[in-house]
Amino acid sequence: MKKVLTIAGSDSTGGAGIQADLKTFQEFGVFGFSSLTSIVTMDPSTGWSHEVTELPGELLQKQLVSVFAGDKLDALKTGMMGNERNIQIAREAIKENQMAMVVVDPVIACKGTAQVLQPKSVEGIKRYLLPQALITTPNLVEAGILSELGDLKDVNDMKEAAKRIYQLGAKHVVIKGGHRLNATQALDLFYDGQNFEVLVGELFATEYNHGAGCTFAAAITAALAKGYPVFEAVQLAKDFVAAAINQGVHINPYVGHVWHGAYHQAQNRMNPTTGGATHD
Ligand code: PXL
Repeated sequence: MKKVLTIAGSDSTGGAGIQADLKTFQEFGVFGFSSLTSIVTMDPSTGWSHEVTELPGELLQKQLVSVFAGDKLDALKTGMMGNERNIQIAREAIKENQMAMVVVDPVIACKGTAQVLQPKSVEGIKRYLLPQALITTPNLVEAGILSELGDLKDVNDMKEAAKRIYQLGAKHVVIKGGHRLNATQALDLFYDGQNFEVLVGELFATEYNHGAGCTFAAAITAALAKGYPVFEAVQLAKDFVAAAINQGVHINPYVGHVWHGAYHQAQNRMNPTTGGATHD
């Protein structure tokens, strides 16, 4: 059994954060571990404003000791980190445990809002996490911030940003154009330090994208653990997220959640009418 860790924040509504990661890991058939850095709560009385409660570094440290006490893990991803101390603690765990399959989702700007959630994390991500990353998965806004290029308007801007982010130490970069890019298709840009690949997908006319970024990075992490090469892992993750967006679920009136089980139609599992459990 492949073993995969997420070091990230909690999204109590189940769309993003560790909830997205663990659900995605399960869909990929890998064993999921988690170490929480922060807890995000959303307030319906203010139109769904986000509040991030950071967890103390000692608590992250203790979780990581628990996680790494056993067999070697195959891959890990980082998501929302809360603060620079947590970033440094995560980096130490990555180095001490000689983790090579590291996916850094540089959570700075939350999907669906222009609201920058984690400005304090920017320098720490650049200094401590990107040099450890086998691949990093910024969205358009995050890529603009990390590369210091600001607004990225087209694929050429994304290429320049990818080069700069690569120079910060990540061995591969995939920038998610998503709904923010002014394009008729869902364009992502992949860069391995030598060549660019533009991944083209269908752009769904839907608001159901809460959790898409976390799910994408989690899917890459699980696919790497399973043995897919980096580019193939990204392609598979893109298909997995496309299904999750296309079959989003209505959870509340504020944001549309992706459905992490869409790729395998997980909602049909264990139905009493079809016999429930299928194992013997
Ligand atoms: O999608 C960014 C994100 C990451 N992690 C957590 C979140 C969010 C957005 O809400 O809550 C925990």
